[in-house]
Order: sequence, then C-alpha cells, then structure tokens
Amino acid sequence: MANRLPVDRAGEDTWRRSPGGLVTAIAPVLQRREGAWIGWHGAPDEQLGPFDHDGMHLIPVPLSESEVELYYEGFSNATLWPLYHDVVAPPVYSRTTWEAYRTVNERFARAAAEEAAENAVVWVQDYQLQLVPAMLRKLRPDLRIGFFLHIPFPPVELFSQLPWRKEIVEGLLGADLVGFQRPGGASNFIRLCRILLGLQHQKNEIQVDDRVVRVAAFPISVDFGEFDSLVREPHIIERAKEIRAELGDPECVLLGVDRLDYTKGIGQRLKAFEELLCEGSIKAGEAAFVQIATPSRERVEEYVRLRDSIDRQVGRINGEQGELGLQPVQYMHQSYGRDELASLYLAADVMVVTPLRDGMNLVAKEYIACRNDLRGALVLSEFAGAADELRQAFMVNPYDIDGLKRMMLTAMRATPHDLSRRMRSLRRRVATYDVDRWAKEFLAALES
Ligand code: ADQ
Repeated sequence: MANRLPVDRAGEDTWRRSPGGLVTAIAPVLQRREGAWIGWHGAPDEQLGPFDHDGMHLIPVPLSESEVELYYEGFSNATLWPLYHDVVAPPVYSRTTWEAYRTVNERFARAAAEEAAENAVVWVQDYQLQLVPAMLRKLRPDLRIGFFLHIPFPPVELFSQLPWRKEIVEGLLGADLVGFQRPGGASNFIRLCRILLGLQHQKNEIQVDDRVVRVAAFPISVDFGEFDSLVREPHIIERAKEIRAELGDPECVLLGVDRLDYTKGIGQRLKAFEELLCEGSIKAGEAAFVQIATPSRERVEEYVRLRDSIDRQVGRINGEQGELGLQPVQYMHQSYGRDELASLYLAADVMVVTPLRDGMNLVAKEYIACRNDLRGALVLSEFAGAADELRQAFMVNPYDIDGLKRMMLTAMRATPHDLSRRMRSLRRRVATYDVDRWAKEFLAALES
C-alpha cells in the first residue's frame, strides 16, 4: 500500500506503469504473490472500482480535491516533508491539514482491512501513511504489518516540534516491522519511543504491550541490471556522444538530476560552479553544467519560491559568465524518459548529488549502475542516505561552498586510474544490494 497506485492514466480507460524505483521493486514481488496494491489513482473527486494491470490487482482509494490539498500537499508535503528533512524549510503546523491526514489514513486502513486475506502480509509505504499500521491492527489483529519510510527519520529534538508527535509514533508502532533507509533513522526512532513513550527496548526490538516491534535499516536501491544493460545499447551510447557534441564538446560535463525540491541542494551546487567560473578556476567552454529538474509539488508555496530562485540563479550565471552561443549552465525544468536519462548519465564526467538531507538518493546509484566503462566521478553529499554505502564517492558537505568547490575540482581532475578504482568498488556495492534484494530482505524480515 502506498499513497499512489503504481500506474498513471495513459487514456480514458488505459493505464501505464509509472516510472520510479518503488514500482520497479515491488511490482515483481506483487505479481509473484498475486497480491494487491492499494493507493490513490491520481484523479481527485473520482470513484473508481478495483482493476487489474500488468499482473497486479489495483485497488483505488478516492481522494477529494480538498483532501489532496490538505492531506497530500498540506500535512504530507508542507509539514512532514520539511520536518523530516532537518527543517531545511519551516514546517507548517495546521490542525486542519492534520485532521485530513487522519481521515485519509483511516480510509487507507479500511481499504486494506477489507481486502486482506486471513493472516495476510500488508506492507505500508512512506510518510503519507504513518497512522495506517495502528489503525489497521485495530481492525485486523490477524495481519502481519510492515512499514517502510523512504525519507529520513529525524532526531528526537526536531521530531518533538510536531504537535501530533505521539499519534504518529503510536501509528508506526502498530507495525510488526518498521524499516528505515539508514541505521541512524532506526536509532532515532528507538530513542524517540523511549523518551516520548517510555518504551523499553532490547537492541532493535521495542516492547509495546504484549507485542514486539522490530526496527531496522533496509537501504533501498535501483535495478542495477536494467541500467547496466540499457547503457550497452548502441542508441544510448550514440545519444551520449550526441549530447556532448550539442554541449559544444567541453572537456568536462557536470550533471545534476533531481526532482525540483529544496532538500536537493541544487542552489548550493550551482553557486559552487558559479564561483569556480567567476574566479577563473574553470573557464566557460571548458566545463558545462547540465541541471535537469523534474517539476514537483508545484502547488506548495516553498516549491514555487524555489523554482523562482533557481530560474534567477541560472539566468545570472549564464548572463554574467556566458558568451554568445555559450551558456555554462543548461537548465531543463522537465521530466525525461529512462533512455534519455541513461544517455545523460553516460555523457557526464561528474555527477553532482548534493542534497542537504535525503532518505537515500537513487540518482547516485543509477549513475553508478550506468558507468560500466568505469569512468565518471560521483560527488556525493554526506547527508544522503546513499553516503553510508557509497564510501568511494567524492564526499562533500553541501553547506560548505568552499569544500564543495574543492571537491568538484578534484573530481573533474581525477586520473582515470583513480576514477576506475573508485567506480569498481561503488559498482560492486550497488550490484550486490540492488532493489530486488531490498524488497526480499524486508519481506523476509517481516515474515520471519
Ligand atoms: P526522491 O526524493 O524522488 O525519492 P530519488 O531517490 O533521487 O529522490 O529518486 C528520484 C527518481 O526520479 C530517480 O529514479 C530519478 O531517475 C527520477 N528522476 C529524477 N529527475 C528526473 C527527471 N528530470 N526525469 C525523469 N526522471 C527523473 C524518495 C526519497 C529518496 C529515496 C527514494 C526511494 O526522497 O531519498 O531514495 O524516495 O526510497
């Protein structure tokens, strides 16, 4: 169960599978087990019966226009999202959006309670549905319930701001297994349960009345094999060359790929690049920065502000540092298909991933999966979940602009020998812990 069903409308009554890691990970598991996926189908104010797609049974949960605004854009994305990402933007605390969050979570819990067979396994995904585990347990104590949080879980000192902190923690504790991206998230949660609710724990097991709730880290990953074979196809290799030519064949192509989100540190990396140009450490024409940003949450105020600010920043860099016919930053506020994305990864000498806080960051892992030529450098923020595993990346603190500049230059100037040594080790990690393994390990832990 997730906020969204794994499909998007392709026509009035036709659907296509949505892109993205979660869908790729869970769809095969669901197909094998003949399970059902419960989630919103994406159209407000529309009632829709269950339907099948791609070997999966899909159960739409309706949301009204006002619930999309209050539960999704409001409580999920203007309260929980910034709060869980170190308060990098101020969270909005509103009783109205909280009420909507509770109502919608109750609806999801009821849908699961009606659908699940006796003793079935229910896997609840992400921050939009944190109350569901306890609500569902109350309705159906026979079920085995797992919960996975895709975003960071903050330290107690930040989480405690939330006026409904107790309700959220009690909601999560309705699960048998609560999964986080990083061990740090799991220990934040255990500490919170002790401090807020006075619950005892032994290692990673929390005692809740007569039940035990297990807490652990399951770092999510990508479909390594899919990316690895995609970039071996001639049309992808050809397109990667074409991209470099279109950029004017610079010595170095730097790339950023993100949802346009204030947690991703897009402004910081552009500032570092701008200063490098400004002070002459790199010359326009020597390096091109390509920033791809998928439009995201465009009705939430902070995102409107961010979009304006990035627009202005790119305009300034190109205006002040560019020449006729030469723009140092290529900024695309668009979504791209898998093929084009893979070609971009292959065309980029330096992949710049600098979130201020990120649950995992799949872009970093996708880049690695695409570099079977053992070339390419990954500049990675220590505040991304991926930093736990990808130790051979060029690590940065994105708040430290001087450090970021130094590391971007180091990555640009690294020797082929150093790059291939690092990339080999990074690829070993992502190839071993791919997304299939993530899903299997979570479910095995839940069922054991
Ligand atoms: P996101 O915050 O969305 O995910 P990320 O993990 O980087 O961040 O995943 C983004 C996905 O969207 C990637 O698969 C990427 O290829 C794709 N994408 C990004 N820009 C795109 C573009 N312009 N066109 C097409 N595709 C694009 C949340 C958490 C993360 C966590 C994931 C999975 O915030 O920390 O890693 O869930 O758990």
